[in-house]
Amino acid sequence: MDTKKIIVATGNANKVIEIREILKDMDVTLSSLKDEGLQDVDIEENGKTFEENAIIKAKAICEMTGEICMADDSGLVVDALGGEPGIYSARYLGRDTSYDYKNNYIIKQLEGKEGAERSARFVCACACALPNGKVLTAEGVIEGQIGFEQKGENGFGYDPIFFLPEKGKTTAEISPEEKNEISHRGRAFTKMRELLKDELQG
Ligand code: ITT
Repeated sequence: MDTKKIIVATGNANKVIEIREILKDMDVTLSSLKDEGLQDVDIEENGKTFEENAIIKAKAICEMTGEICMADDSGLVVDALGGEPGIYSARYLGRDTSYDYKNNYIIKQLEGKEGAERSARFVCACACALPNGKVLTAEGVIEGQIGFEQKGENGFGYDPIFFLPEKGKTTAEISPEEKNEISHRGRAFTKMRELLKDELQG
């Protein structure tokens, strides 16, 4: 039997790297939007939740290609900022603004706050759209705090300010393998792997 193809419907190359690693044991061929020549497709993410936006992205690419498509909508939720940047994480302070600037801005907003007052989480909603119209969803969360300074070179985006108190490190200071084991994305896509296995077998 041919190995099934799944398109990972994201334009974010860092997400593709992490998702490939998380799903490496699955007997499927993962293809990115770039592999499909669809990297310039612009999908309006006008949902009100991570899950809604993940479904919008997965369905759009599934309808366009007729293939099974997985999408990730994720972001950083900072309690002291009323949940910002949340679903606007990629667009926060402007899509083209550097993460060095965005991260320093968030640190500045939390000046004077200590410990639990700095609580934050990364959330990832994963949606998988099937050509038969069915959509599977899974969510993963990792709890942490906003660090007092940027630290670490690994990962991407807000990783240098996402501090894990139990490790004494940010998610930019741990290895990619360690991040995938505990991260929002690792959790969401591991759940999705099981849902999809059941779906494809059943
Ligand atoms: P696609 O929509 O094409 O998937 P995107 O980067 O625009 O790419 P999102 O709309 O889901 O994706 O925005 C997610 C943003 O949240 C991402 O750009 C980062 O700023 C942040 N983010 C998500 N997961 C992260 C992680 O593991 N580490 C650091 N920052 C993360």
